[in-house]
Amino acid sequence: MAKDLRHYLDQLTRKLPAEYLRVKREVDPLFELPAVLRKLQDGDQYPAVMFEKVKGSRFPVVSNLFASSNRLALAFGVQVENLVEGYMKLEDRLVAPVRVRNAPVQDRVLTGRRVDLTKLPIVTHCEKDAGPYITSGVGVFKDPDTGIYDVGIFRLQLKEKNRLGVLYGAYSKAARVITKNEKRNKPTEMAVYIGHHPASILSSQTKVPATVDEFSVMGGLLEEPVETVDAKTVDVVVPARAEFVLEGEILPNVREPEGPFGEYPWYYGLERQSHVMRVRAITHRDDAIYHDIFSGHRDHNMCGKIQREAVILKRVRMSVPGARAVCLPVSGTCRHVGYISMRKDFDGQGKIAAMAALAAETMMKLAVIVDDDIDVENESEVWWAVATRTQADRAIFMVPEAYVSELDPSAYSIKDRNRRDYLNTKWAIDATKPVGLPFEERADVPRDMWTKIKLQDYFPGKRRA
Ligand SMILES: Cc1cc2nc3c(=O)[nH]c(=O)nc-3n(C[C@H](O)[C@H](O)[C@H](O)COP(=O)(O)O)c2cc1C
Ligand SMILES: [Mn+2]
Repeated sequence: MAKDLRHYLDQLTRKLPAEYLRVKREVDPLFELPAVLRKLQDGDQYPAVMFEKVKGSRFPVVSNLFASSNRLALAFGVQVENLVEGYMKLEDRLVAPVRVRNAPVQDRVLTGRRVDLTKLPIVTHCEKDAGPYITSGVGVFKDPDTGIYDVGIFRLQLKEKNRLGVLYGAYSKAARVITKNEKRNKPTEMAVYIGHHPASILSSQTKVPATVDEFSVMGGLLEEPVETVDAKTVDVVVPARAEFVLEGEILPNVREPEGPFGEYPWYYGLERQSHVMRVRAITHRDDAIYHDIFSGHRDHNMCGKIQREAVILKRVRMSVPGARAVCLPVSGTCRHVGYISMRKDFDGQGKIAAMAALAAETMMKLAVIVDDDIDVENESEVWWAVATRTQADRAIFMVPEAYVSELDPSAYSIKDRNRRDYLNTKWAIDATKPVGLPFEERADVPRDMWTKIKLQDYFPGKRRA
């Protein structure tokens, strides 16, 4: 069976039933749907949720798919303990796509006056969002010179039945394609797909050079070739097993107000002048499922977590072979803060790891480097190392005026530190112990004593303690 969203939801039902809930009563996509997820978050619960009936639309909505490591591990078919290393192996394996004729996503083809985006259950998430936003739409772009495909998630604001506002970060490869076409005063024909196997959606967050076809990266992550089909009205191919495809064009040299929108740092991205997509066709499965990402919340943050951790680990290992593990915690938005553990072979090497990490992930503001006895997934351990192994004036260094992100609310301008822009001061804490000096031992119960304890022998009444 080829992999798609349904295939994944079946697996989720069988393998992680406690992480997949259903809501049968009708919910309003204006705030009520995300309010259910927000209420779950208040109880520290992050299940995927299928909303079967959504007001104003005939399509069900699945949201919060990416908000747990177990579900990401299931998406990539790896053990959760081995998530980053397992993912890295798949990412390096390119599998070329195959063209098919029969595409479920083209069960229904709506063009001309039948194009009506308001019939989709597009969710409004945060209080001050400028309107409903498609948050899981994967843009498909073709370089006009090389024909190489690029995919990326770009937020889409619903403006009219056939018109969307889209934000393309200047750094994105999609923006490069659009700019190339704009210089020739040409529109960019493209498509957006919504709903597919999570490995397909998440492949949009890999950081590979523009010379690599991203449908091949997607195939590696899916462990099978992506089935693609020619779009009906534009000159690109699209994944045949998606739930919806929006075909259209980015209008050249047109910018319109877009935003504000609740973004990954849990603050609003401000209103700005953004690109406009005119939609020529909507195609979808007969019984399509709409996929929403709960933006400005854990679901959004964790979308880019594993892919970024993989890039950092690969790059730090080039400089420090003993680099062991990386964690971009949700508390640091899965972007701004990173914990890296390493085997330290000589003094000064912790600083090298920090510099490599800060350069590998441009959005990282703070790198915390710890020894390899620390579990980077356990924030208490990381901060215990900082608390007990550092002298601040030796452990910390700072790099002012480095690129971080325009969405970071504390970012500043090169002209004026008090003005908002995209620069920030990167810093690092090297919390590794010295190698050339003696350092105290951790106080603990003898390891082979506690690891061989079976709690049932001591608490026979309790099944799991
Ligand atoms: C949920 C989600 C929403 C995103 N929204 C945007 C966006 O609106 N604009 C943007 O430039 N990047 C956005 N990103 C990040 C891009 O998808 C990511 O940087 C991607 O790798 C860019 O693709 P490209 O450089 O290959 O074109 C988003 C990521 C996620 C996970
Ligand atoms: Mn891409």
